Amino acid sequence: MFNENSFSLKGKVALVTGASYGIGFAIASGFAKYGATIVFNDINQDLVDKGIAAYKEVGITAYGYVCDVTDEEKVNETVAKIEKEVGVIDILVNNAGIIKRIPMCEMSAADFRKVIDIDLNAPFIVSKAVIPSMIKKGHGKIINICSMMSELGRETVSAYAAAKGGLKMLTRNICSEYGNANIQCNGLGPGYIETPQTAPLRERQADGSRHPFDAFIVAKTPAERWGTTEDLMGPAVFLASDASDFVNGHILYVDGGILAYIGKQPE
Ligand code: NAP
Ligand code: GCO
Repeated sequence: MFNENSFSLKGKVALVTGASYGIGFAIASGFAKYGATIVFNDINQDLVDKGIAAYKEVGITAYGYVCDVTDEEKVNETVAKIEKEVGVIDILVNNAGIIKRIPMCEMSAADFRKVIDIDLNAPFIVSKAVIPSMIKKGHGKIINICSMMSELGRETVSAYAAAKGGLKMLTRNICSEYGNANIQCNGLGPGYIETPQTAPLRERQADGSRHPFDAFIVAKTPAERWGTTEDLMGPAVFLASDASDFVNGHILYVDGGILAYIGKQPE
């Protein structure tokens, strides 16, 4: 029954992968505001420690674990440890991701595989690790962090687009396979967001002018601005909450309207 608690995450354990900073950190912080217990991982202890300190700075006592999301054995071990030390994972956000911006014909197969491994294989591995306990518990929420590149291509991001396109379909498949266990699996598709990952696309030029890509994205966005990680918090809370129990297999784009807009005519 829809009520004032439908957006509450009280009593829920949320695992957000790669969430020492950036989008994952913001999504986890939004979950905490709605009562969730925050668990995150990163690839080394230094980053985990920095993440714990950063959460503490905003009043969140987060549980941090060192885990490379591409390492299936380590992921299974870590999920078991979390279930023992914190509790069964009610909400999983597959956020950890990398990008390599290299023209396809100059990209090595090893580089292509690395992006696919982290951005697509890892969400499979981590989802597979948490689903059994979600089934036992009778509910679960999986949110895959997709991208504009789940729908569009652009030069130099072939591996990333392939991964994020695949992640859109993995989202729909988890929905199809586990919807009857009351597990909702949706995608959150950020537009262009100001984080370390996109910093190279926003760097000021030597003459102090804006990076051409920066101006390009602003012209392609009806909101005429880059997104911030805060813009993602509300949509993520919605997808993690009971309020979205009948939303499944959906990719919720939070892009300021980029996907709906042909782009501003150059002056
Ligand atoms: P980011 O600032 O680069 O953060 C990515 C996080 O993932 C970092 O904490 C990183 O840790 C972690 N990570 C990378 N590989 C990992 C691994 N193997 N195991 C565990 N953690 C790992 O990126 P972001 O901009 O916040 O993006 C987060 C997610 O949103 C990514 O999936 C990205 O593709 C997606 N996204 C971003 C945008 C955007 O405009 N920024 C838009 C759409 C989608 P390290 O610091 O150790 O690398
Ligand atoms: C790029 C950007 C994008 C964003 C994001 C857009 O090089 O085009 O990094 O890929 O990260 O995925 O939604």
